Amino acid sequence: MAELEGLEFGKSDFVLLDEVTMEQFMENLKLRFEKGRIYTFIGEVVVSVNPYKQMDIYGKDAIDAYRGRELYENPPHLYAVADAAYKAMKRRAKDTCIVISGESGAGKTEASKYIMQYIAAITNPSQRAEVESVKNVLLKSNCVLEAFGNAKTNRNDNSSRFGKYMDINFNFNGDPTGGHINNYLLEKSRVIQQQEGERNFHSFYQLLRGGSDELMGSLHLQNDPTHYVYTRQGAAVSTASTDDRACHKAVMAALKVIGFTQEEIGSIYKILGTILHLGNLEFTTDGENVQLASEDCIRHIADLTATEYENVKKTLLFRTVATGGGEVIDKGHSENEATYGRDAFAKALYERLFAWIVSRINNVIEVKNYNPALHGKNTVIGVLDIYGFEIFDNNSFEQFCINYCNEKLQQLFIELILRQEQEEYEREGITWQHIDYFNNQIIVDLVEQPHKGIISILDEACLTVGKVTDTVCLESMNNKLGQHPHYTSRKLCPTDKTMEFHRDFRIRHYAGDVTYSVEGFLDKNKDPLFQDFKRLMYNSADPVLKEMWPDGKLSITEVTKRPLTAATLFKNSIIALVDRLACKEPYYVRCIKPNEVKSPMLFDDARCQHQVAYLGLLENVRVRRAGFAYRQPYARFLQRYKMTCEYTWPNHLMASDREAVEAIVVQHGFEGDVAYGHTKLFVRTPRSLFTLEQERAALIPILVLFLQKVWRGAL
Ligand code: AOV
Ligand code: MG
Repeated sequence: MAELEGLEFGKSDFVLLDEVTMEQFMENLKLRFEKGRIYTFIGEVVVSVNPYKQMDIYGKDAIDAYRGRELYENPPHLYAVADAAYKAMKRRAKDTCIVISGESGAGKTEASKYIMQYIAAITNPSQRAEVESVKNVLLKSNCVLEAFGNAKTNRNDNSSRFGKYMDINFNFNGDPTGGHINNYLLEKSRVIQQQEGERNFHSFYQLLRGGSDELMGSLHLQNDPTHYVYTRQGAAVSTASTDDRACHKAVMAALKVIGFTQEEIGSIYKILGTILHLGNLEFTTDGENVQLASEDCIRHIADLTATEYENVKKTLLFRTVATGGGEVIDKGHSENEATYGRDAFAKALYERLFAWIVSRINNVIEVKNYNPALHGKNTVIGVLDIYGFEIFDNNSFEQFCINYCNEKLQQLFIELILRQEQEEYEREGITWQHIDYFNNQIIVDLVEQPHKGIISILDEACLTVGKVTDTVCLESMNNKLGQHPHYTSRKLCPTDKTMEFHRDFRIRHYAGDVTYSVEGFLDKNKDPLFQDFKRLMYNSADPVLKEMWPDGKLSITEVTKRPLTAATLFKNSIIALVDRLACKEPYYVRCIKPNEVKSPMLFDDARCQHQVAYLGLLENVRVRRAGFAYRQPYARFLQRYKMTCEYTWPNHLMASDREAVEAIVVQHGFEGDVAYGHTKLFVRTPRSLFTLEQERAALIPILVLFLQKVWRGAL
């Protein structure tokens, strides 16, 4: 029980509220935030409010205070959860995972970094070199992945634009032996387009601001993000909170530490350069044939991708098609097709670069030569940090995927928290009372159900031969889903005079209503890329680039299989992720964003209350208490409270710990408030424990005095 702070800081566990009401919950959350207490428990769950300022609570002292301690022995902290997950893994050889959730800007990525740092700090006390090197790579990989996978959005200056799940492997000593990173759907549309106020991925600005003269010269680039179409559209080339130049240095250093070769690092920057040049490529047309407005960019692209100038030019202006008669011809693009092809190529280059960087890091950290017979069971802690729920002015396919993913995680939370409680009561032979939740399975089904769900309808439209537009697809969705309680489309509303112009549908998500503009959905789902680009890259003389495009090996007549759509690929990967998490013992961090203006001072009551409601935190507290607020193994309970009972102090003479615990309970008169499980005592209300705690606290000084007297020989 984390009652080590004074009550002026509020209750450190929401389970201790006098009554579980929204008012009391919010009052406590706000009081703690204003007093600089950003973490609060709900049992083993940590609720975190983004402080939007540096806090002096993560240093070595804090790490030492939490290392190896029980959850209730210290004030709530990320370190307490990290330690609990680590202890469960080490003591009970359990695979555990830490799931960090909350909306965009709530503090998930920062939390995941502190958790990683904590795990790194408490492991490998003997400083074995190979373990240190694994830890180093795990930590440094963050810096690289953030550079290439994060960007400034209107919600967060350092927003994760990909999902990350990292498994850390441990040997029987509890030291990290390796790891594996899974990445989920990078928001690649950002490479070519950014909304007002947003930026492309950090990596571009870091290069353009921090690249040395020599590097920039070799890439034919200028040190100026406003010079490039792909980096200037959001009109926000800088962010207040990041120093691109310093980050460039840090990323370069991290790449080296991880083990990227000089050649590989060179290729990474050449790809970034290629993308920037592609963005500045313009096409003109004389009405029939499309032309390049300027050929300089082509020269640079050919140089940076180690390909032939003529081939680059041809690939951008023509595509190879197989005619019905088996003949292969070059077909010239229209201006639109050329622009489309260029953008699709730029996106694919970046996406493959990112995937390659992740796989390269995985090669370095994967567990090698692990022999369970020799080294004991290999256990895992998984850390999940994914893009949070988001609502923008304009929401597209990417937000649809991101928000679907958050629905899945919310579903998992409901499943596991309920399931775990239920299982524990069953295991211990105790009956319990069911608590009602809003179950968001209905929204998950709306999106993913085979044949009937949105993804299926999208896929069907993508597979239909002929011209199916986004609006036609929307109509099909409206017809099939019009009656669904969580789906609306303004087209269904006959009083809306402007309906002809609307191309959107709305989902009532667990975290709020989001209107999605259907424009571009089909295209992003199909995600086509002219085969010619793949062949061009496969034939590059740069081995790193070539490695990223193995599918370019196929000739035009060999390419037949239709690839899975983007939404289906994403759905499959998220279902696999959920399965992976569900078989581990979960620990949760629930992050809350206190305001929309990134202020360390402001606690926006309405915004916070909304988050508390949709995260289901109140229900979480209720389940925890419904039930029983506290449970402790008999031996541990006895250890802590035996001094409060004459029959148990200093040692009991009863047949079992359980009987001794019963003696304490009876002596204090709260028999009606407890249940006896097979191995644990369950306490229904916190009040009983308060009484015990108070009594214990009162006894300690007397006990100390007594012991001092004993030492001095006075007794
Ligand atoms: P997110 O991961 O939840 O959003 P971040 O972890 O990136 O959010 O946090 C957003 C910003 O809030 C950070 O860049 C910090 O400035 C600040 N912040 C968060 N946590 C802390 C902390 N513990 N101490 C100090 N500042 C903090 V997203 O990736 O957009 O869903 O997709
Ligand atoms: Mg993040």
